[in-house]
Amino acid sequence: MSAVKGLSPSEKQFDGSPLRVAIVHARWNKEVIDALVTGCISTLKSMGVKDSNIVIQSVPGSFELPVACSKVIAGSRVQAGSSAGDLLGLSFNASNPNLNKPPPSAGAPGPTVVSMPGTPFDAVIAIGVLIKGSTMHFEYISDAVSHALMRVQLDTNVPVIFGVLTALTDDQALDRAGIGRGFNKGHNHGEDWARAAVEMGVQAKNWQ
Ligand code: DLZ
Repeated sequence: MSAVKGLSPSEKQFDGSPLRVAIVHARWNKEVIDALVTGCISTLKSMGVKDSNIVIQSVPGSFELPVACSKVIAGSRVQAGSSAGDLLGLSFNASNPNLNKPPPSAGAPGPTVVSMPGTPFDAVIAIGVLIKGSTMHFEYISDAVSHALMRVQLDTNVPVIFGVLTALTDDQALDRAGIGRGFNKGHNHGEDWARAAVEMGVQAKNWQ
């Protein structure tokens, strides 16, 4: 039986080579996050996005994703040479160890540490993993983050890809990162988010 769910391929080919993409990821549930970020980076690169045009920023948890995405977009729009190019209070330059660093399991070679204030991002991918616990935390954070990420993309006109897994169990999260514990390892949704980012980044250039 063919699959009903999932992202169907576009009829168009999208070339990521002119694009600059930021991945902003949370660090909660790191094993799953690392797999998603790794899948996302390798698909971005397979679609032509250059290492030097992939910028990675981490934040503590998913709740921090919207403000980080907003700041990353604002920082990239600051004119080159301006001292206002700070990102989350961190200096927005190549010497900052917190910028552009792939997760340890991302494998080499990772994106290079190059940051170019003044070159706007064509798309931002927000990656988080929320796993339901015994309190209402999950519901509040999921709801707030999804609405806030939508607001960031509408306010900034930069596509923000919703890479937040809202899993009811650990196994659901592992399966959706392609590292499931069963015979079928599942599917890495980070790859889909990369495809969405390239498509939206290319399309958004034409809409401006
Ligand atoms: C507090 C919390 C909890 C309980 N669960 C998660 C989670 O499953 N995934 C995630 O990304 N973050 C979680 N957090 C942390 C919050 O997102 C946030 O970092 C803190 O509440 C601080 O604002």
